[in-house]
Parts: sequence; C-alpha cells; structure tokens
Amino acid sequence: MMMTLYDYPRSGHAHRIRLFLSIIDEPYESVNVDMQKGAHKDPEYRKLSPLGQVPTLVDGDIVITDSTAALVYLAIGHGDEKWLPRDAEGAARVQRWLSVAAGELYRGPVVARAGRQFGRPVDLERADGECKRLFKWMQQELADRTWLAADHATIADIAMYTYVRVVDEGDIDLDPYPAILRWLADVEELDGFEAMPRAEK
Ligand SMILES: N[C@@H](CCC(=O)N[C@@H](CS)C(=O)NCC(=O)O)C(=O)O
Repeated sequence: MMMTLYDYPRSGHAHRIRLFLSIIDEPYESVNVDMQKGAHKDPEYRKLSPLGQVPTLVDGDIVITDSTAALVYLAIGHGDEKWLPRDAEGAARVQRWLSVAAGELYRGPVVARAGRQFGRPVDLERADGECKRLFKWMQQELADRTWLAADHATIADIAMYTYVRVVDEGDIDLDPYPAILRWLADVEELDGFEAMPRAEK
C-alpha cells in the first residue's frame, strides 16, 4: 500500500519529506491540509497529529507526525543505508543536524520567514540574530566539506536544505555565505531533486 503524506505546498517541513520521497523514488499519495483555512487544527486531523501540525506521514497503521522522524523512518525502511549511517559515530553526526533542523534552523530561518512572508507575530530581531549565528557556523562547516554529516549526502542535508533555500522569503541574504550557496546547489543536483514552491510574485 502506498504511503500518505498530509501535506501543504508552502510548508517547508512537508517539503523535506516530499524531497526525500522523490529522491528515493517512493510513490505516495499527497493529501492537502489547507493550513490557510486552519484545517491542521480540525479535530479529525488532530487524531493523526495531536499538536495539529503539518506534515504527517502515514504508512499502513504507522503514523509519524514529525518531519525529521519521517526522514529517519524512510531512510531506515525505504532508503539506502548511506542516507542514515548505522555506525555510532555516523548516526550521531546525522542526528546532530536533525537537532539543528528542529532547533536553531527553526528559531532563525523558519521564524524570519513566518514573520516576513506570512505576517506571524514573531520576534524578528531575535530571528535575524539566530540566522546570523547559524549561517556563520554553517559557512565554516561547509567551507572545507561538501556535505553536512558525511562524505556523501545524508538526511541531514535533506532536513536542513528547505528552510535555508527559502530564507530570502524572510529577507535574509545568503550572499555573505558562499559555501552555503554552493551546498544548496549540490543538493539541487541530487537525482530526484524536487524544488520548494515559491511565493507567487
Ligand atoms: N517538528 C515538526 C514541526 C512542524 C511544523 O511546525 N509545522 C508547521 C507548518 S510548516 C505547523 O504545522 N504549524 C502549526 C502549529 O505548530 O500549530 C516537524 O518537524 O514536522
């Protein structure tokens, strides 16, 4: 049976999963949860996602309500081992970035875009500071390495990609960080790459 992704086109968290499903060439059904209409807070949807969040990945009777958890699920169940190394050090190096994807990446780029693109009431000054701190560090990390967590692409790169790519929608310029721009382009060269939809201008 095909997996189902409870999805929303402008959700970067959902895009992470779409991107990886496309890369590992796994067919799935996409169900649009209309966040603009608040469908993610419907009681029916909350039976799947108690926090009322998008995305949710459903595989038979297995329900996964978190984008990085879904990447782990897909990497182990459906992907090649290289996407999530199984040795202790390799797995920890990937997890380090999955934590960043739910932590620093959220507090900086995700919040800056939520405020400037979607008009959410957020602390933009704080988000801008978080972006600077994160991007300075990523620039250093990627200056002498192609991929974030191994000598090949892993789900760390997939988890981090989307919100870094669209951070201009939060009015953050990546020009001061050439190694990050090079890394984004490398992710976009992966077989099966699928772009994040942009705001209509
Ligand atoms: N930790 C979750 C976060 C997902 C998330 O924040 N999704 C946003 C949409 S991009 C959402 O549903 N926000 C509504 C809310 O949290 O109430 C994940 O990685 O999937």
